[in-house]
Amino acid sequence: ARATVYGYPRQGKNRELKKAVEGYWAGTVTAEALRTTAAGLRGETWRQLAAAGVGEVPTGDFSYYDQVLDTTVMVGAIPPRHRAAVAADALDGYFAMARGTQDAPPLEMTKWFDTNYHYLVPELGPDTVFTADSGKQTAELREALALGLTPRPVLVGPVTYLLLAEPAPGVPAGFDPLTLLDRLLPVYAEVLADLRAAGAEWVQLDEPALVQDRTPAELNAAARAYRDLGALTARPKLLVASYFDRLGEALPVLAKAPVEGLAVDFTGSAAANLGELAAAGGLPGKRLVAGVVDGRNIWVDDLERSLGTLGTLLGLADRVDVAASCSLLHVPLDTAAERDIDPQILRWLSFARQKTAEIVTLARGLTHGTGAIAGELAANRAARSSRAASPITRDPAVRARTAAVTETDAHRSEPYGVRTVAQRTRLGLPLLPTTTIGSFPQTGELRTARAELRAGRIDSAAYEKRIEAEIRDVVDFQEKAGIDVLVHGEPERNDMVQYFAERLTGYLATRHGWVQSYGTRYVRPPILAGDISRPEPMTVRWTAYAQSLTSRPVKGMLTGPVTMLAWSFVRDDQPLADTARQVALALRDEVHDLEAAGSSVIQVDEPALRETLPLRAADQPAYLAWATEAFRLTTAGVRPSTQIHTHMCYADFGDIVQAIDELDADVISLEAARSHMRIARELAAHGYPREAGPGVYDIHSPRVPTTEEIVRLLRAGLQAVPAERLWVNPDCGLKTRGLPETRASLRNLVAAARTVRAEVPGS
Ligand code: THG
Ligand code: ZN
Repeated sequence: ARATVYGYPRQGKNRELKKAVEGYWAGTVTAEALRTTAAGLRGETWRQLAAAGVGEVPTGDFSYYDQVLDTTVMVGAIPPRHRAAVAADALDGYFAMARGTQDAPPLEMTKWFDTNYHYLVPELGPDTVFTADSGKQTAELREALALGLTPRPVLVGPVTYLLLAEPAPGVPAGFDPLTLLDRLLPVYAEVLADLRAAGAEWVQLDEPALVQDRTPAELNAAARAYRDLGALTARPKLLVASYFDRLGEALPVLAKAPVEGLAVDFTGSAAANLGELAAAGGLPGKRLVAGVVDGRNIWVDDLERSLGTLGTLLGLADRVDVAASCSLLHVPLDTAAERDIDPQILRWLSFARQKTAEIVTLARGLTHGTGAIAGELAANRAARSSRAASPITRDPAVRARTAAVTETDAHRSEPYGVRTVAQRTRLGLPLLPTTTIGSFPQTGELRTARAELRAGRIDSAAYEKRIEAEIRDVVDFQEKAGIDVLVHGEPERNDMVQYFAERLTGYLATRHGWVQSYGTRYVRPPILAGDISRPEPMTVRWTAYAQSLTSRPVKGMLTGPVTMLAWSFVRDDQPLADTARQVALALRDEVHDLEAAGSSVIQVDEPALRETLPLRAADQPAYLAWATEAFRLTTAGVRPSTQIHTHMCYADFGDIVQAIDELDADVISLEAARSHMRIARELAAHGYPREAGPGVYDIHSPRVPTTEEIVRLLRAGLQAVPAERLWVNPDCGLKTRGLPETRASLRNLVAAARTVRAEVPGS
């Protein structure tokens, strides 16, 4: 058995790639210097993998921005609006597709399956012509060969590529990109031939889309694709890689395909692949790459358990290799960089570099027997039992409290009909009330102040004075602009998950645990390590300060329990539902403290509710049940006159409207401007009974929307939501925007609300 890896973090130890790419955009780094940095990072990764004992190293998984965009370039599916830029300069054209230009908007971005990574959505239509461009793939292959390594190029597979695509602008929504398969396969054939000619023995084709529920037509397309590619003569051996869930109906399809290897995930909900693979008769004559180490979480593997799984698999294929469940792109690089985490705890954790070592150990154990890895097994057992026995993982008070939760705790004391009357009386808001989502632009001074506080150059009193000054400015602006429900602007927060994680017991934060979110943007997911409790209020001081400055209501602002889980690394030693409940109870205390301090409006954001939806429909109801319960447990204990808001963004919510309804929030704000209020129509079609604020301006662009444009969107909103239940707000928080454009946009938003209010009969 050999150890192998499907893909690796590409940013470098100190996020060198981010700095080089952003420097290139800013004009301070030349294209030549960017290429040199990138090649250096690739070489370092490969050498490290080879030195660790990995047989084949992945190539072509590297990307300046996104591997799906790289595939779009590889198959020549450049949108017409970007063709001139790509023809003029390939690198600038590539970034134009990713980021847009003055006159050509970028490709849309969306979540890669149920991860927090975003890819750029291919735009295809009946007129799409594919042409092969294998340049990037062959160049990286040659780089690795030149270093004396055995490269295995990694490509997004043709079926997944088409299943992730959307109809191009102007193409009817009913267009199915999968109808382009016959046109796409010859292009893949050409790329495979080029890679073979350049010296690739194996090529990996990633097909994670096959772990989702697929129609018979889609499964047929997959069968046809691999029958055709398998039948090629000038080609490398093909390893079709699946990950993120069980293959289900796609398993027999791939098992029968004339390809030489299959990579299968055996972790978490994909563990069912073990039984299903055996039931399908295994993979006689094929290479099985077994994803036994969790590639999406950061806990040390249970090596003995993995060896057991691998042992079972030995009889099911011609050859069994060992891997992580998926690319290591979704975990940070190296635990060794974490100097602030207690070494006793650090040994519970495994980032990309440690996972690589685990995979190599497992491959050695499988080949030479457990005696050959006795030292590693002992250390692994010790780390795991230290974690299991740690007081951090079991707090009796938290356990007693979660066990005592009753059905009543998760339900408001009065139905919405009663609450809305109490809230109207208490808040005295106009029709079509205006508000924002929570954050205001984070000025350079704020980031500097945070850095100075961390470095000890200013004390916390000085830091807090700066935060208060910022809150005064934000409140003052909102009052003058005529906004009805104010926010304090969140100047004290960095990331909306990290801020709370740093204040909850049981959570660990990392210093260097960067994971790519999109392009050059990264997040540092905190780690849910133990039982969760809240030693003291986390936000009340700032919200109460803002409220002391104004007679208008100031919203309390919290991140909801589902999003706290979705954007963290979660515990693997108890059900997610239990962790969610602990986080919900800690947040519930914060909600109650805000209410006691005078907050009449409290918002609990759940932008990640949709993205964590399990990939298989059969698993979705159970998830939605605990997720909505956790939200209600956070919010349901308040008085009827206290108004609960929630906010969602980053996804299409059309398919979870029922779950949104079950949150029982009084008001929901949603991203909607770019889709022209589609979600408002979907809510209306569902008969959504409460208040809603479909966003009326897109905060992802610095453009200031005109009053007229916002008026038009509000009128469209009124077609779906009656005036008594319609709110006026932007799409999302404003923290990534500049101050002048934000102020101008909000003034136009208030003007538009006033115009439309005057049009409502009886107002
Ligand atoms: N927080 C977390 N996850 C998220 C988001 C978030 N996932 C979805 C979405 N929002 C992703 N969006 C972003 C937007 C900006 C940045 C990262 C993800 C970003 N990152 C800084 C960077 O890379 O320079 C670093 C930020 C920091 O210092 O913490 O700008 O909001 N968890
Ligand atoms: Zn948002």
